[in-house]
Amino acid sequence: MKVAVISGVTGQDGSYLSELLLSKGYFVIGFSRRVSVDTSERIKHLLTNANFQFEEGDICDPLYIAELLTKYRVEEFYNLAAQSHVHTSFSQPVVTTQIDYIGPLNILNCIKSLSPQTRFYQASTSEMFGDEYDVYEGIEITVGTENINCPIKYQDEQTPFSPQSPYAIAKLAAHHACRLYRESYGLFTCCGILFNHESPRRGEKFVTRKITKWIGEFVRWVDGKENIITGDQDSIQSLDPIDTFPKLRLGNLDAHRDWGHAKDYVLAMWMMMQHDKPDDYVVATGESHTIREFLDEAFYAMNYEGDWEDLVVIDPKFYRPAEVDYLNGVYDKIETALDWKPEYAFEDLVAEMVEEDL
Ligand code: NAP
Ligand code: F7E
Repeated sequence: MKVAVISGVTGQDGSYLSELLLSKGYFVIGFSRRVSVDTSERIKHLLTNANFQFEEGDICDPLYIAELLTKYRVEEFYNLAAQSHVHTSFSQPVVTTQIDYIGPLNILNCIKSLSPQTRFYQASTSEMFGDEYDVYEGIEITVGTENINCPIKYQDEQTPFSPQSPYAIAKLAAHHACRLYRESYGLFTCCGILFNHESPRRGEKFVTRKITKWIGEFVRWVDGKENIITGDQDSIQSLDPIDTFPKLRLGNLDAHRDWGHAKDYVLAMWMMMQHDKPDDYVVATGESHTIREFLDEAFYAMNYEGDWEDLVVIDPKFYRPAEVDYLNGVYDKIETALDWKPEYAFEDLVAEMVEEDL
């Protein structure tokens, strides 16, 4: 039985990857750091599975990682643990660097010294591209009597990196460390440069889930006229007036994101680890939408007949000191090498998230 370790197992991707590996016959050891409240909601259904072992552990603790690698013959190590919220990384840059760079470096060192046959997956990110993109000639459109070429912006494995947040800088350092350990010590390390991926299990502070969760609570309030207050502390302050439902408070609605489904993306992680050669791959859908377009789609999915702009307040608090304006990934490399492509369409992803939150 193959043994796989997943760090950050209580997160969105950790839960889907655990399900995937268990379905493929692995023994899965999943760990997350100790917290004072129960955060095992996403993996609760797996806790009774005899092939699933949940532990408390921290990727920054060399002793914990060393013990894990000596106690078990670990074939695959998926490092999904992170302080993964980009906005938070501006206010907590040191802790973000500690977890997102020193953490993976610690695991790489332990693998090198104690278990060099262990294959290592690092959760890299499209945030590393920051404000860089390439351009290819897009489609021709006719405006009046004129034919205009609309160039299309994109990122792929050749696009230079230009990180725009402490999160992205830490992730880029870890990305380079993986390459270095692969080239210098012959370790099997691969990095998935994953673009945004979402699901009903997405953390509630990321924009997509923040929107769909708000919709769920709003509909409950409209249906039952329940006097509920959303769990989001930021919205509590927005009661205006006190007896109406708090509006959805958001930041920059004009940024473009390439949103895929987490289920598709954990499959890509596993496929990279099965290949005979370790490599880095962009994982994306090749479709980019603004936050406004996500809102259009989400309010359409809930059958809202009014104008969502009446329900949304723009709050400068949710703007970042630096923004990544445009992400649109080209996934040709992984499609050619590993025959991976996304299965979920954007509209289906949004509909699934809205439906779950309703
Ligand atoms: P997530 O939901 O935030 O999960 C991260 C997990 O890591 C949580 O369970 C967290 O536990 C745990 N963790 C944090 N610090 C830890 C530490 N020091 N030691 C052990 N565990 C720790 O993130 P996700 O969306 O599943 O993403 C998975 C990975 O992919 C992350 O590395 C993220 O940066 C990266 N990524 C995500 C996306 C995306 O769009 N989802 C795109 C590209 C890359 P707590 O709950 O206690 O914090
Ligand atoms: O923001 C804008 C915000 O926090 C998306 C992480 O998984 O993907 C994720 O990072 C966009 C940004 O995700 C709000 O300014 C507007 O332009 O959902 P997000 P992210 O920053 O793209 C990458 C690939 C990762 O690697 C990360 O780990 O939405 N936005 N208003 C808002 N964002 C939030 N969170 N909250 C708002 O109210």
